[in-house]
Amino acid sequence: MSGANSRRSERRAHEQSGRASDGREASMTGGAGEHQWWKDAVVYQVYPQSFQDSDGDGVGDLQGVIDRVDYIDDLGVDAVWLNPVYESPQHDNGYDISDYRAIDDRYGNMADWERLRDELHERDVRLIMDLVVNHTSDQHEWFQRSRREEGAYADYYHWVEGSPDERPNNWESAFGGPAWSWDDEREAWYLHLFDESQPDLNWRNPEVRAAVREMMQWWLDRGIDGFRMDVINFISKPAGYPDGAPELGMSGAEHFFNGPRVHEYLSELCEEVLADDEILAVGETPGVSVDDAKRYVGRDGDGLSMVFQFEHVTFDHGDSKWDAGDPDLVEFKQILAKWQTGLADDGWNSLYLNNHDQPRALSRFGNDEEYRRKSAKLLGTLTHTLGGTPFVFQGEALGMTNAPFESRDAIRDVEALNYVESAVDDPDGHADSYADVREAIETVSRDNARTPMQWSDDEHAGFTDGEPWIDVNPNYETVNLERARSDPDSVFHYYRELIDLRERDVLVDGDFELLAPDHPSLFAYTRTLEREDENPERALVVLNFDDEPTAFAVPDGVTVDGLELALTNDDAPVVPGRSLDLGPWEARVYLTSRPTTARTADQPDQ
Ligand code: TEU
Repeated sequence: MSGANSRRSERRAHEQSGRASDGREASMTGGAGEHQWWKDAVVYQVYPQSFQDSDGDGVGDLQGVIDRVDYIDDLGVDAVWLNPVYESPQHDNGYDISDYRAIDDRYGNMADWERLRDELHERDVRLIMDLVVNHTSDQHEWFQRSRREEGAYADYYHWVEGSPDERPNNWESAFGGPAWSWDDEREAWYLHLFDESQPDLNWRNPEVRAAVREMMQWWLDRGIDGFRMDVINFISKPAGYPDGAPELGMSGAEHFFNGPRVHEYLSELCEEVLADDEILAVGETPGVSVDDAKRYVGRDGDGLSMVFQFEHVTFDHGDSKWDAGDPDLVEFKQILAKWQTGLADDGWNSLYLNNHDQPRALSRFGNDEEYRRKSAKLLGTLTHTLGGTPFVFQGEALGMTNAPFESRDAIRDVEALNYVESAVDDPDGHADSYADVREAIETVSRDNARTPMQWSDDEHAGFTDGEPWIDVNPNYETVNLERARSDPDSVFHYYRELIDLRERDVLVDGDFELLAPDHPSLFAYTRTLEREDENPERALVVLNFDDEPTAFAVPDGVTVDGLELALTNDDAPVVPGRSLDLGPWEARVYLTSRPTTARTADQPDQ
């Protein structure tokens, strides 16, 4: 058994005996102020379309995930978040659901899904499903019946009557263009904050809310462990659909980001279906501030476990995501520090740099060429040593990078396709040809995250025997799991150690303090956990975000006595001095020695 697996089993055994291993009350018993399982968990995100194909059609599937469950287990993670696998016409890779209670053919069937659930549960890995209830597909039965104005369904979506020449307001879709489309059948406008094939559900209608709750309960009854809730802060729209202020980016956002009744809808949902502390409920909430987040999270808020905030991944965007700048480290630190301290007593952070909507963090914040492995490890060190729950996206633990999209034909994502069309084909667009927008696509497009997992240096990186639905990143010959496994210095082995490190309570619960906030290339901080009758447990983390070596003078108020090196991606001294000389992209984690009450981990077996 690997060290990581034993960490998981040990914690589970303690939970089952009613106490967490460090003496905190475990979540099985319910009640306020307790330590829920997801607080010291690491979640792994599987984007099934690009994970592993088992039947040669070029598209990943559930059997493929099952075939790779041992890899996920081996990393030592505690839960899997599975991107949408429900029946869908796939205009937005499954975020356009036509049947919430069926598995899309491309992924397999319900029996495959049940086998995946069981395979994960047998390994003590929990399963989190994606919940997309701001909108459905226009092929969903609800929308079909709504456009025919059949009884109660008539009011399931946002319909506005009027002239086909005049849109109800100036709101824009997140994917570009207006947020309203005219439906010839009903002869009315319907709202879609995303693609026109993704009509927004009308949450003002209590029947819609009841139908959503019923569907969620249906999945919970099938033994899932939680939901990742897609754009859940968009669900409330103001009556009368007032115009948005045009200068605010996505027009209308001020009306439907955290809309007027969102807390009423969400607290109702949490009370009715998500009250059990064992259920992980992560809200995806673009545009939220720390104060907004507090209103969504915990018992004093609506009841979500945590939210995905976006500030630290959008702060360098200009007028749109397509003119992203060079992220400035000082600003990045400020934002993360604000979230760390802002939710310290009231709420809980999610920790992520990658997901299926973001370009690869390694290409954006690291150096994906000369220091690919070192900077991948450094970024992983950041997300695993801050306070909150780390989320690891597929490929991140291999050091996968952004990919070349040499021609327009290589693009798959609806958002990127719309952007190229509006920039190149539209006479008012700013580009003459694809060459003018290629850099933007290769820097920020969501397709960068969606290239197939790189398992080996076999054809198509071992992802499929057929033609992959999106090109494999050409660097698969050097960046792949097979190679990483046999290399003790790989990103993969480092991630296993990082995930193992989360057993240390100071990394889960310790107070955060940012050091040297204005330093342009160092990200340094301490974590401190006071313990009754014992010395505090402490951590010092120092990360050099630079190609050049950098010296760090540990500030006077920080004591280095008692700290020992727990993990590094270089050859750091075991005991820190007051001045630390860091090499390019060097990451160090120093910890006080383990207190006697803490869990003990088995030694890793490799
Ligand atoms: O994303 C919501 C969202 O607003 C962004 O992440 C969006 O994809 C990004 O800003 C575009 O640049 C969620 C899902 O994660 C995404 O994959 C879906 O496309 C979207 O909702 C619609 O369901």
